[in-house]
Formats: sequence, C-alpha cells, structure tokens
Amino acid sequence: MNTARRLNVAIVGDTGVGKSSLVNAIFNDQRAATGIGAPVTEGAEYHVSHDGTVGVWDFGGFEHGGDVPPLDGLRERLAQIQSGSQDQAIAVAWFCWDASSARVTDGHRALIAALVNAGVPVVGVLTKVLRRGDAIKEEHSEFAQWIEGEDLGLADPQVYVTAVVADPDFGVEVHGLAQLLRATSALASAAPEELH
Ligand SMILES: Nc1nc2c(ncn2[C@@H]2O[C@H](COP(=O)(O)OP(=O)(O)OP(=O)(O)O)[C@@H](O)[C@H]2O)c(=O)[nH]1
Ligand SMILES: [Mg+2]
Repeated sequence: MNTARRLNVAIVGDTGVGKSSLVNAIFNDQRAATGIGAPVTEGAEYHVSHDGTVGVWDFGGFEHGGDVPPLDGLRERLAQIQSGSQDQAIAVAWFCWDASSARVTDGHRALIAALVNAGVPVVGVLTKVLRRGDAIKEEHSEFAQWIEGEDLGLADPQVYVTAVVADPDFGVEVHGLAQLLRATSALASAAPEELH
C-alpha cells in the first residue's frame, strides 16, 4: 500500500451497534473500549495503525435524549475533523446498523445525508451478522437487501455484512471485515482528490 497517503475511515451509527469492536478488529488489538450496558465511546476517538497507513475515527454512538441532538453533534464534529489535520481527514464513512435491529430510521437517513453533504462517501455496514458456512441468517441478509433497495445516498450499492466477535459456543463466526476494507480502500482511491 502507498504509505504516503493514509486511509481514514469514520465509523458511525447508533450506540451499541459494535463500532468500537470494528476498530479493535481492524487493528487486531484491543484499542477501543467496548461494552455491555451504558453507552461507551464519547465524542470521537482517533486510532492509527503502527505503519500509519490506516486511521479510524471511532464515533460515540447516537442515542435518544442526549445533550446534543445526534445530527448537530455529527455535523459539528465532522466540521472540526475535516478542517483539522489533513492526515486525519475522513475519506470514507461506514454507517453501521446492528443486523438484528432491522430498522432504518429517519434519524439514520439524516445522519447519512449530513456525511454525504460534507463530501464524505458513505458505505452501509451491518454488524453482528450471523453466518454459518456460506449461509447468512435470512433476516440479516433480507435487511441488507432492503437497505440496498433504498435511496439513502450510499456510495457503494452493496451493504457489507460483518461480524467481529466470535462465539464458538454458539457457533458464531467472524466474517466480512476484509471485504469491507477492500471496498473502502477502492472507494477512497476512486474518490475525487479534494475528498482526501
Ligand atoms: N456477537 C457479536 N457481538 C458484537 C459484535 N460486535 C460488537 N459486539 C458486542 O456488542 C456490544 C457493543 O459493542 P461496542 O463495540 O462497544 O459498541 P459501540 O457501537 O462502540 O457502542 P458506543 O461506544 O456506546 O457507541 C459489545 O458487547 C460487543 O462485544 C459482533 O460482531 N458480534
Ligand atoms: Mg464505542
């Protein structure tokens, strides 16, 4: 990979969908705090790979009834990041849904639109997707297909299905991240130069 340029990805979505778990899976390292119960990540935390080629903005999850409405919070933070150090400027965002939530809200649509309006291409990602062998749990692939059929302004027609926390006792497999990363890096290099 070209080490002169870093690929910066923003991971965005509701609280608890598994954004920080994706960060840890990308770096194969427990860098970001994850957890059960109350929302974990606050603000936006930046992580970078040891070789400097991949950076990730781990956004705090959006929740109902917070101090700052999610849309305002996202816009504010995006403006800060994109006008800050160019080494850390976001090239692509992942908008994440928990596969079992089976819901796209107007709030999600508005957040995606805010990213797109800020010039950031957005890729749709399902987390915690159950797969056994070649088979994806039917409701999860149905949800991915439903999103693919919606006009959300996503940059990639495909919604990527992932799972990053294995649970061998329940036969839960890890899958999908490598494919998502390949698509993300292709999208970043295809994007107009001013996006970087
Ligand atoms: N089974 C399964 N569980 C997952 C997966 N990804 C995350 N989880 C679990 O989901 C819970 C929440 O994950 P986090 O990564 O903390 O979620 P987050 O989106 O960063 O949450 P906030 O920081 O509050 O916005 C944790 O208990 C994770 O272990 C996955 O792929 N499969
Ligand atoms: Mg988090």
